[in-house]
Amino acid sequence: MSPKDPGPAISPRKCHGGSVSTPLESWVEESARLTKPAKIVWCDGSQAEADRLVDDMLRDGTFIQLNQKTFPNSYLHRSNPNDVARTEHLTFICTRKKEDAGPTNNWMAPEEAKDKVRPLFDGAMKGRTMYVVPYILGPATSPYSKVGVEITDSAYVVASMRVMSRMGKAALDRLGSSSDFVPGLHSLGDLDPERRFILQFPEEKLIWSVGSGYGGNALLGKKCFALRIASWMAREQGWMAEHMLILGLEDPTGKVTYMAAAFPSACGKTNLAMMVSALESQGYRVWTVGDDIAWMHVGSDGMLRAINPESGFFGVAPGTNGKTNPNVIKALHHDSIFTNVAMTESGEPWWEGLDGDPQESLVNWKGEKWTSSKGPAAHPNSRYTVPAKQSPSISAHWEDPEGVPISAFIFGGRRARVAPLVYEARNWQHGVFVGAMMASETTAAATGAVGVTRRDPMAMLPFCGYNMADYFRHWLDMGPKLKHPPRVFHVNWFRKGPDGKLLWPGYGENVRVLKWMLERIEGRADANDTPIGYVPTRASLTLEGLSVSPGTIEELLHVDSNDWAEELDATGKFFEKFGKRLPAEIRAEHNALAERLQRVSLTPK
Ligand code: OXD
Ligand code: MN
Repeated sequence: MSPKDPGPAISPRKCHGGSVSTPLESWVEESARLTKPAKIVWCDGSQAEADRLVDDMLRDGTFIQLNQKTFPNSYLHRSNPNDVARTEHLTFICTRKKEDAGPTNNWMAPEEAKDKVRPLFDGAMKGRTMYVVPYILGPATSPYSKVGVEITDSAYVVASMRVMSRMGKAALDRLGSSSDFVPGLHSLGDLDPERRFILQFPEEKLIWSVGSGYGGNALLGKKCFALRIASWMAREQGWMAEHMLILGLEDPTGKVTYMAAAFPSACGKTNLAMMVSALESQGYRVWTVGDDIAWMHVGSDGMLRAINPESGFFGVAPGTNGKTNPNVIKALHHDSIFTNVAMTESGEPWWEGLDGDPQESLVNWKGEKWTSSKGPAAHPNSRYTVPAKQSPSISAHWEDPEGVPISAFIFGGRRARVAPLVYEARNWQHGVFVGAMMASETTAAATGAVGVTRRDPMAMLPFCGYNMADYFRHWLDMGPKLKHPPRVFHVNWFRKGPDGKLLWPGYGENVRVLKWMLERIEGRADANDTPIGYVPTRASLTLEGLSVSPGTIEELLHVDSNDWAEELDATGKFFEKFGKRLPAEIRAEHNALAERLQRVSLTPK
């Protein structure tokens, strides 16, 4: 099925006999005519193919071999220094009507976008190989999974897609001669940000990406399809595509409760999903279903059922170590790809926060001998790419075709102030409002300033493929379709004290917060009814064995009316952007919160 060298660039793959092309073959042919590659390779996802790709990449320097004793089958890739993060300002939603993309997305009209970007694809693959990469998002046998095909001239993208999705023959088998796939055309172009565009055409379910070889810009199954295009499909078809991890919390009886959590990029989704629980001796364990994206449908049991469309983790390396994420450290010791990390003298990957101080003998992420004057040895957004099945924490149910039932949604951001450690929304509608008013400090996952607070509803600001007001509407409409809608919580692991230090230890200790949520779901945990929602009483949290002072816990749980009044102003301004399109329920929740805060401030102390 996959000829090693399929010959002249413009010949489609003829495997159906006769001369009638399938929709896929026609699109490949059309793309080849535009990009003019030297040859076309149809990827089958086999080990032999992967080995060939690795050999090619070692030969041309795209891959650098790591220490094969301690990191067998693992490689380092250094991307172009101007291509190290998602570029949100170069990412466009191309809908016929501007209002359908909404005020939070960059927009171009589809024909204008194509006219502008087609010349960048014209001849872009001259002298290069065009890889045709068919992939399935979701378990191969799930009715909820979908097929995409990425055309790319980057072997690194092919190798990464093999980890991140079910790539190759299985996808072609699922597709057959159908037109039901999302085409994504990708070329490295010349890697100049002036000629970099990441275009989503949700109405025709098409992706074009040129000028970047980095992660979410180039692995088109990830953000472009599994979130931007899929969120549009999900609204059309009555399901949800969310920037959420999926985890299972096992209790001492062995019962597992599944939760999905939305945090912005580089705010600890992978670490939470793969957590080694600090309460393991009490019988609480965390199992991983996914670390970044959840596709959720109304199941026949009336529960929201979640699948992970991906099959690997593309995680942020800096700060990852045996304490913050021991499971991933174990997972990534073989068959892993590292991007923009540093390398030790013995050929092992290294990043800030892994262990010890950087050594003078390191080679930094740019391939230079590291010295302290050169800044961090690993790029702050350096990544590991590792198959999900390699994690000791992987759930036995992570590939269940019908998905796992979600009992809780968790929203969270990086907030030095304002948001308490955890609170629970009053009901579904209030929960949607809590998600809609989410904010977080920006991180290195995208280009631009780091540490600036921005509104990031449901952690979907860079990923929602349509008008966010309509997205809130869709969320509001989903709750009543469920017999048991998930309970909605908000967390903040990042609150700081007056000395600027984090108040909460985080990582494995976060299980204490998950346990409180579980007990809320089961009707066993106490809470104070505050203007923002239900905040745990101190006694309802399991704090034994934790060296955090009672005063600090008070601070973590404190709801400051002045801070929240400011927050209300900021969210009000953000919601104004949506004009009349903002659902009345969101406005009503905003007013209700204002009234509750007002009442508290009038109550004599
Ligand atoms: C990611 C991101 O890579 O959100 O997952 O940036
Ligand atoms: Mn992400």
